[in-house]
Amino acid sequence: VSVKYAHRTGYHFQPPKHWINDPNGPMHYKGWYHLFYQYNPKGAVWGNIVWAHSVSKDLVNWRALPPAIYPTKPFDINGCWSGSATVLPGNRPIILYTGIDTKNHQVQNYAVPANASDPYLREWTKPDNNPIVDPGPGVNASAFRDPTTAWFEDGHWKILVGSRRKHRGMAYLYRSRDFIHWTKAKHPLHSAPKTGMWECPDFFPVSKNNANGLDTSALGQGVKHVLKVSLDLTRYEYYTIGTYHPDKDRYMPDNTSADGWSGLRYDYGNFYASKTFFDPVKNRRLLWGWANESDAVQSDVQKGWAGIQTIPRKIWLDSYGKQLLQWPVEELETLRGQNVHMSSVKLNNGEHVEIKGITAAQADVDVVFSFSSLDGAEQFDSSWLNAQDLCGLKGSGVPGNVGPFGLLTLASEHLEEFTPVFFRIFKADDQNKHKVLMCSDARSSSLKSGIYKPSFAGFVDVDLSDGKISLRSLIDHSVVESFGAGGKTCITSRVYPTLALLGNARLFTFNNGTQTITIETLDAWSMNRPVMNQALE
Ligand code: DQQ
Repeated sequence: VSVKYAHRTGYHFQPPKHWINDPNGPMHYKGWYHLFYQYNPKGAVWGNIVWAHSVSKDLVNWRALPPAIYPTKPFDINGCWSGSATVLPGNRPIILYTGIDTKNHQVQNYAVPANASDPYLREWTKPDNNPIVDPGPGVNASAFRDPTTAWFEDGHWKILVGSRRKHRGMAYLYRSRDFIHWTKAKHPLHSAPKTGMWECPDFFPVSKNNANGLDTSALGQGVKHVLKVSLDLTRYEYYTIGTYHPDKDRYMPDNTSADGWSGLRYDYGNFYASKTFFDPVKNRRLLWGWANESDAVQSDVQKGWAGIQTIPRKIWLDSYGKQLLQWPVEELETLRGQNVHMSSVKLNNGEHVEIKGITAAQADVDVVFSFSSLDGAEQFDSSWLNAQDLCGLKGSGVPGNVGPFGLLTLASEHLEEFTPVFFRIFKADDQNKHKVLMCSDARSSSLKSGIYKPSFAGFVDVDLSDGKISLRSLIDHSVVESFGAGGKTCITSRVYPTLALLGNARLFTFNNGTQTITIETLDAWSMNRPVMNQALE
């Protein structure tokens, strides 16, 4: 099989060909989940952007529909960029999106179903009173985009539009009584210096008490808020947890939650322009994100496709209230096939153990590791501020004490190629404190040169008093999506093996620390292929 096909994903969403980017307007309507996404119908590079459309009953099997929103009018003739759906009372969906108009200005438009009795929402109408929000005086018309899902408060619908004022990132707030006439609030909901353009803002409530999701308009005592922005300067996303003051229409991040570059991230790898929505079927909030290629643009063109959507994740507030937790939707487990189970297996220093009997190039693996003591752990140097740099310094082959231990994914037989996903545990200055590093290191992922192979990493804020830490990885040909410590730290890597392809790919666990690690339990499954691009009719 040519590499053109070998790197296509088996169960991560992608269309048959061409370029995709941001997920748009996710929602549930009349029994179907709707996924729209930025799509170039003419090629494998960004351009000619329309809203492609697929529907699913279970977030796993998808049916393809024709594009839902595409340039036809003066207010979107140069592109239909990202946006969100809101389901108005009476089960009436409405989409807000950014149109690139005849002057190449970014304006916000609305679209409504042409036929509300069609559960597939195939056709959308873009009324002639668009645009409904234009940049107005003092706003940079080429940095004004990506309207959020609206929330309702005190007789008004409210939305955010991402922007910047010089180098200051901005989330402009707009209010409307009828969803058509919008007025800009005097102050943005939030802004932060030196963060540049805020793309794809997302603003939503989370419950302080449980893992259930909340409708975007939920407010009150048991609720915190999350503001996420996508920073185009680094192509990373950051979120804060804080308090929304509806009376003032201002948002204040908590003091445990920093704005900007040193802040929290949904994913410490290749994950961008994400968006959440409330799923009323299972009372949860779900997160969709885009994982771009890391291959050379020329290879994308040769392959004829570029970009995938990550597996939708349930997202909720951790019980300490300082960060979010994420976990692949439970429906994904319906794809699990052949299983390998292990328990109480010791991994001595320098050992690697192969997990045999599954399709290692298309797999789901969930493992709990334990260690007996952290006494001998390496000392953490407080100058190590950046996890990715630290992973670059201390890769999977650099010996340690408690770790590095974890998985070698998409590995070739003799380990010419492998993408290690692993932990390394350090002792920190504070006697009882430890610092946990999680890495997904693409440097050894491919023998091919000229591709982006970063040593992605994040710290894991986890209590190690039970002597255990878990790791789940979703492996799918050219993507490894990993969830550390039950979803505290997530990392997505895009990789392009030349040997570890299809049936030649292998999966190992490993330990390169002097302390013996125990695999308490390990389950690995071959993953079946869902229906993905069949036309609905
Ligand atoms: N992608 C869209 C924009 C958005 C960017 C254009 C983020 O609306 O800001 O395709 O990836």
